[in-house]
Amino acid sequence: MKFAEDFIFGGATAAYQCEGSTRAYGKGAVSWDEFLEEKGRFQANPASDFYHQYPVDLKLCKMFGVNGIRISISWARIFPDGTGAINQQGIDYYHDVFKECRKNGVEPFVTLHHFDTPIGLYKNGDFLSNDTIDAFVKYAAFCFEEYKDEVTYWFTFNEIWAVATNQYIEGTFPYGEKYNVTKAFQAMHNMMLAHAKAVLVYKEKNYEGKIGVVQSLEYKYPFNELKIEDIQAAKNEDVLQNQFLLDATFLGEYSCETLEIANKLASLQGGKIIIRDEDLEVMRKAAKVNDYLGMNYYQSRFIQAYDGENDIFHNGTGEKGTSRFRLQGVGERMEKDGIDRTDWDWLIHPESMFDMLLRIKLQYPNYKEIYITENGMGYKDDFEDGIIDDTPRIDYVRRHLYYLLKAVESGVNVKGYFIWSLMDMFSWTNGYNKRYGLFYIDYESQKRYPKASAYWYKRISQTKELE
Ligand code: BGP
Repeated sequence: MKFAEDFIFGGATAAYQCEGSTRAYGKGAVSWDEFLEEKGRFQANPASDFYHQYPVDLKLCKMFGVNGIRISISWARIFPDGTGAINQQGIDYYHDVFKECRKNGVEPFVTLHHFDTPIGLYKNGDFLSNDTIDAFVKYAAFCFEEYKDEVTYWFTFNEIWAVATNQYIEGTFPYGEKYNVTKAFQAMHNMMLAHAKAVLVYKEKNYEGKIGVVQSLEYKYPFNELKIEDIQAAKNEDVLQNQFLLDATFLGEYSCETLEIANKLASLQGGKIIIRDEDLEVMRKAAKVNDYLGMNYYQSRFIQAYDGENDIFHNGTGEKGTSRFRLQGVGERMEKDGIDRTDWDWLIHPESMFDMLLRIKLQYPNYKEIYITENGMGYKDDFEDGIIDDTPRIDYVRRHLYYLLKAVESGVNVKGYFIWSLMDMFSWTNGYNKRYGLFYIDYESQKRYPKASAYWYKRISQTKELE
């Protein structure tokens, strides 16, 4: 099994997590600034200082066979208030970054929204408000035109599910609200509408590049596959995280099964999801012209039925075994014998990535192309005199790439893989002890050090063969 010659061996980043300079060079405030300040655990400055260090990072890409980079544009650098006046310094900055990408032979894959809504729009309801949808489409249109000569590959949003669940169910993203399944569904629908509108703008202007959306998917298995209640619980979670968004992406509407389960879950709390016919009209058109799916894939879940009190605890410290996720009427996430976990309790289950890829091919045969836009392992790397031996990360990535190749062999059109992350950076709910990078960052000096995984990744990228 070999990778295709044009396969992208990428590295992923996100503006807020790596740039630093969060309130400098004309950038407006975003939802996270105040939220992190109030929590007082950690903040995103200087993070990996990508704002200044990008020439170093792109040179490392070139040296280590990384031929694609996921970058997100910070909306508030372009429109400090989310809409209205522009910030020329921010606009020029991304021109410079994209030029540097070209100089190093690294293809930029650019996301417009990676969790960082400008604060004014956030305070006005974020994507639960139509104003944010309109402002997003204007911002997207501006970027398409501004960067049309430099960017070929666009993504509208990163991980619509993560935004919705962390804002409204798990409470780990701003606003920090918990257990509100209805708001989560509504935010997902509204973001998919914003995505669809942006896709149509892009296509109407006949730009030469491609556009899609990044979804975070997790295969949901019943904990006991012989128990009808567990099968139903797994289906609930699947609709909540996967099927609602996959339907919206590829069908531009929701199947009867999806709607039935989504409405049932919302009604448990007396809520109602509002989906207007005119939304679906736009979404159906966009689904037809959507060029690819970005799939972020880290883990699977084993779900059992649960009717007790809501009880979610996020392990944001790396203290293994402390996570809990029990959502009344939806399900409870279980550990599974024989499946190892990271220190943050993420199940290491690479064959489930194969199952998800195959499922997309079968359930949504119009999907066109898939990029694995994120996959990687959070790990407490040891730094010993410049040597970083991250064998468990190599093992994690190797096993996922193996199942990726198997999926390709089974006819799934996977065009590339982006390791999360290119270099170590800020982690939204975990801070800095959860490292993912191919390159270790000493946050004091901002020096970069290639980990063992970087040398390994380079060999795979050069030989196109999995060792
Ligand atoms: C994804 C996000 C990334 C990144 C990654 C790892 O959900 O798109 O931005 O953070 O997960 O997650 P974490 O940092 O929580 O471990």
